[in-house]
Amino acid sequence: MFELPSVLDGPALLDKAFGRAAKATATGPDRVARARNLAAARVKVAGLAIESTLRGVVKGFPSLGRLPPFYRELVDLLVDEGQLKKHLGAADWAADRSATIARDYRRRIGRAEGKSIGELRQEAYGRLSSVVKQVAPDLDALIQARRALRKIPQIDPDVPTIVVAGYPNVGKSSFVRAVSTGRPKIADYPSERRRWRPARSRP
Ligand SMILES: Nc1nc2c(ncn2[C@@H]2O[C@H](COP(=O)(O)OP(=O)(O)OP(=O)(O)O)[C@@H](O)[C@H]2O)c(=O)[nH]1
Ligand SMILES: [Mg+2]
Repeated sequence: MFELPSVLDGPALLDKAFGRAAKATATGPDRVARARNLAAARVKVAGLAIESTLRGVVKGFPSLGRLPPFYRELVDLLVDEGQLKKHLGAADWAADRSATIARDYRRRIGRAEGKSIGELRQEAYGRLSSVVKQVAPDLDALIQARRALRKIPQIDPDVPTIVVAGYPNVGKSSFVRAVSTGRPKIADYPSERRRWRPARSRP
């Protein structure tokens, strides 16, 4: 039912960000300027990758308050709305922090000389990593929530719905075949798809 964007976990997000940053290039009038520009470009790319990825995650989740009541109740069975909000809030916070850290360090790198350029770049990477690590449990929870929400069937709540329920092998599938275009499998033995009976109690 829900088309949710895939969510990267903490380590995967850092791999993506630093992987992109490693490919950054820079030019400059002299060696120091080039080193500065390269360090600043890497910090910018890494920060932006983390920020935009996390913003995409937050945007991609449905706003539960606006769902039709039917879905709202269904979603409520699968994910705790308060918890979901907390995890999305954490992702949003991490996006803000990453943007601030990247901005801050680019400014500092712009004034740096010699080996402090590389040190500042490393420090920025360290801070970005620590922000992502802090929200890694939230990202894991969002991955779980996404998995649960994707399983929700697509139902138009405005269309009348008939439920055919009954004991195993009583003719439910036969009935549905007779009165609709649905083609469920009819078997002269109880359907194998029932999972609720523990295997142990089978004769
Ligand atoms: N005698 C008789 N047999 C029927 C009738 N309806 C269905 N059957 C037979 O009962 C068996 C089970 O029919 P299904 O439609 O597969 O039953 P079901 O309720 O869907 O079964 P599960 O999906 O396994 O729970 C099949 O062999 C059908 O041919 C009926 O009205 N009379
Ligand atoms: Mg059946």
